[in-house]
Amino acid sequence: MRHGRSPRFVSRLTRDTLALIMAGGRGSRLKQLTLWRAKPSVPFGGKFRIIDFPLSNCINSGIRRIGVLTQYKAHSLIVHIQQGWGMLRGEFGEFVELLPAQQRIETSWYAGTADAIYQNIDIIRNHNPEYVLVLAGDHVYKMDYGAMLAFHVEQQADITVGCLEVPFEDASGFGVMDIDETQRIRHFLEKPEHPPTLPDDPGKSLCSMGIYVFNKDFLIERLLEDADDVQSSHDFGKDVIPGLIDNYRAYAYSFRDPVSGNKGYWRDVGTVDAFWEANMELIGITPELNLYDLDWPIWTYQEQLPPAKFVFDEDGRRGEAIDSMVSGGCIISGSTVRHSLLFSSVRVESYSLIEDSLILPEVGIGQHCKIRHAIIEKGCVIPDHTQIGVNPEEDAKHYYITPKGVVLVTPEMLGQQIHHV
Ligand code: ADQ
Ligand code: ADP
Repeated sequence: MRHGRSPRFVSRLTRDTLALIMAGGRGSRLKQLTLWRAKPSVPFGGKFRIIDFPLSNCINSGIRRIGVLTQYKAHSLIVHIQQGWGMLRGEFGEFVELLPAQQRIETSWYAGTADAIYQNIDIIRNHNPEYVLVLAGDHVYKMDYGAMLAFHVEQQADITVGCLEVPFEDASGFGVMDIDETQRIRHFLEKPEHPPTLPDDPGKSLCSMGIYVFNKDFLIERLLEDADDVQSSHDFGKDVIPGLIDNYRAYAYSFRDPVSGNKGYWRDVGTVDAFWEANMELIGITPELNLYDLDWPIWTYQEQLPPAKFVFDEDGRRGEAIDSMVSGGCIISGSTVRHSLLFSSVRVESYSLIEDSLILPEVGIGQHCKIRHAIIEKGCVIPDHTQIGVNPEEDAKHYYITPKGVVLVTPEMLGQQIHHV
């Protein structure tokens, strides 16, 4: 703790903060995984959904006034939040509030991200926080927002942008910054073709995580200004942030792991390949994202499920999972699961083999199936003798195949209607 901070410095800041999580984006590069749900609602890590990460970061940071802005295909996200995030105590002024695009101000859906916040300006005014933390609901990471708020206040900033170092080759997908020695932002370029690099490392650029701390009054002024600007697409990264750098105090805050203080884990599981890789990483012995860390737990909706079970089938064949993660409610009978992640309530019948795959919740896999290098979407019923990831030409006729060769299978591709939420 720095000299001069009062003992309750950070907890006062987090208590005076309203977090608004933007969870309306489609995430179209996730292909059929976001056909029926918004990207923040995509299942991750066996029993979580992506939005559980920013929500857990808020709770663990002591920020307990949270709004979730929804738009695209919000149904499963809404159900998840209603079921799983009711643990906050209204009588202590804590809440997770759903803020669907509801044409409160304009007779349109949310345009850009700044418009999504602008359309809830009266809700910000009513809650009257000192600070507004604008978050994306799309990323998997652990972060102590309290440390970012403390930095913001100590720099006497108007706005602070959360940032991370990204390899130069990938930086043009981000907002890229150039900062001075005090971490004040000198330039901010949204998705530049030729991103500037770090002064001491030409291989890396300093990129925006798409998360911002604003002083509340400053945010409201900028949103009103942006709403009047007919040229604006009403997006934070494209319009609002680049437009305020010259005249206001904008700072960059480099995020760290909240427990170790080292360089933190952050993934944008934006493509099907990135989704497969980030989930598969978790199976390793010491993955960078530690889900077992009780110092920074990831909260979620806990379904009441029995433990996973591995049983012999009628022919005496052993059901086993090796080098894998298997969630609650799964039954593996007389078959082998290798280097795979099974989400909740997956059933695998006899004589089947699953390798290098992600099996999302409530999937049934029949007998004599072979599934390799695949993602099986929630609710699929895989008939007996199905082969996936074995013959690329056959797969290409029925399924989506990623640039890196992961086979994505959904109920629609199998000609099945799903009946669950
Ligand atoms: P993008 O990756 O383009 O850039 P964007 O599509 O603006 O991100 O989405 C940001 C967040 O807002 C996501 O969580 C998304 O789900 C949500 N969202 C998008 N449109 C929404 C809407 N209309 N209503 C509600 N929520 C919505 C941004 C920044 C970059 C930064 C990257 C980091 O503009 O500067 O580098 O995020 O990923
Ligand atoms: P999640 O697993 O994120 O809950 P689901 O795939 O179960 O997502 O479905 C998300 C929403 O889309 C639910 O309301 C579900 O009923 C609906 N849905 C999914 N597939 C179909 C379909 N083929 N036709 C109509 N609605 C669907």
